[in-house]
Formats: sequence, structure tokens, C-alpha cells
Amino acid sequence: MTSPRWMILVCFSLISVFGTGESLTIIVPEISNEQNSLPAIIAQMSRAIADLNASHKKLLVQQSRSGCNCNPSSLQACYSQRNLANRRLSSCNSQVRSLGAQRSSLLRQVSGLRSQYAAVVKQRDVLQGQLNVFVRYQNYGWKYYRGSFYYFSTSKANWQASRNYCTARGADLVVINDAFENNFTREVKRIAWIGLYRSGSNWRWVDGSYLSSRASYWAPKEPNNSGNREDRGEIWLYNNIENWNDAPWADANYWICEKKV
Ligand code: 2F8
Ligand code: CA
Repeated sequence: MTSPRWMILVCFSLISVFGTGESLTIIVPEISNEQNSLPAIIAQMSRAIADLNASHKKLLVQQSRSGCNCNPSSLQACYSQRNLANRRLSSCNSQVRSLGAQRSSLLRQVSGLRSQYAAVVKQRDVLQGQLNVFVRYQNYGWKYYRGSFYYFSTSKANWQASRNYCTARGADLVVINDAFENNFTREVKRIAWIGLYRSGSNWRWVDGSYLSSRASYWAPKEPNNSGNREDRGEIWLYNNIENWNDAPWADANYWICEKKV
């Protein structure tokens, strides 16, 4: 049934039937034995042709979607486009990797800058606080010397009242830490309370520290606790480097306040 001879006959018959309209038996009388099966064969071939047409249509649709024609030059153009697209994709991938690395680096920088910013904000607040102190004590008319503002009183009071005056202004009676400060405070040129008091057998400063033998400027033979009632320190022989005396807290003296900045 599927021999070439048979196929030729079928095609010839088809041409005869569809092309000329003449009867098959007239043109090819010798294959009359196969006449009965021809309609089935024709129907089968028609279906095959219909299937092929459908596949062809499908391929055309796919081709049009892909934007490529299937002739050799179009295919070559498609390959070139594919290769170009691949190169661009590869370049994009490198850029993505490079941008990823840059992003990580930038994130590290941002984190570093955040820490720096926090540190700068802290410094700014410290400086702002110091500036506020400066403005405040300048406005009080206090004198600035080596990191502190000083107030030299113009009236007299006992040791505690003198101290209260200072603490009410955010300061305290002066703590004399070294020779510079000793010389600066002697310039008061008056007997004046300082922030020194007896605590049992020790002398202490109002900041809680104990009097150091390396920075003590007692006048000769002082402190002597004269009359057994001298428990506070004062600038006394102010013309001398060693000028302090112990005196009763209730005495009325000038005083010196200090505010560290
Ligand atoms: O001679 C030193 C002596 O002088 C005065 O007492 C007489 C002082 N008194 C007062 O300042 C109140 C003593 O402290 C001082 O030791
Ligand atoms: Ca004394």
C-alpha cells in the first residue's frame, strides 16, 4: 500500500480527481482493485496535510514571536544578536558584582561615618557645655585663669556663708592645686577664705581631696589651731608665697570662689 508505485498512482489519481474531474477508473484502469480504499487514503492524506498546515502555522507564529526569520542570513543575524545579548548580559553581571562590592564598601563607610558623627555630636555637646559655662561666668564678671573662673568677693562673710555664695552659682570655694594658683589667689591682697577645712587630724579641700604636702602653702608655724578653735583655711600673709593660716570658721572674711571649665 505504501510503495512508490502506489504513491504515484494516488497522486496521479488526486490530480485527476481534483485537477481534471475525470474518473480514476478511466485514467488508471489497472488499479481498479484498489479503488475501494482510495477515499480512506484521501481522507488520511487530507488529515496529514491539515496537520502539516497546522504545524506550519504554529511554526510561523513561533518564528514571528522570536523575531527571526529562518533563512540563513536571518539566522546569522539572530546568532549575532544572541551573542551580543550574551556579551551584554555578561557585562551586566560584572557590573552587578562590582556594584555589590561598592555597596558593601559604602555600607562600611556609612557605619564608620555614623560612629564619627556620634563622636562629633558628643564633642559638640561637651564644647557647647563649656561655652555655656564661659558665657555664664563672663557675664558674672568672674576672672578666667588657667582653666577656671574666679570670683574675689567684695564683702565679708563666715566660711560657710562664703561657700554658700559660691555653690549657689555653680562653683565652690577655691581649691589651690599648685604654685600658679597660689600666686594668682594671693593677688586678692586681702585675708580671704579658701576651700580648705580640717577633717579630724587631716586637712581637706571642698572637692573631697586631701591637702598634699607638695602643694601646701601654710605660713610659718601654721596651722596652729590657735585657741583650739581654728578649723578653716584662709589666705593670710598674702605678700608671701607661704601665706595660709587656720582660723575659726565663724570669722568674717573676704572669700574666693572657683569654677573649673
Ligand atoms: O600668730 C599667729 C596667729 O595669729 C592670730 O592669732 C593671734 C591668728 N588668728 C586669727 O587669724 C583669728 C592665728 O590663726 C594665727 O595662728
Ligand atoms: Ca592659725
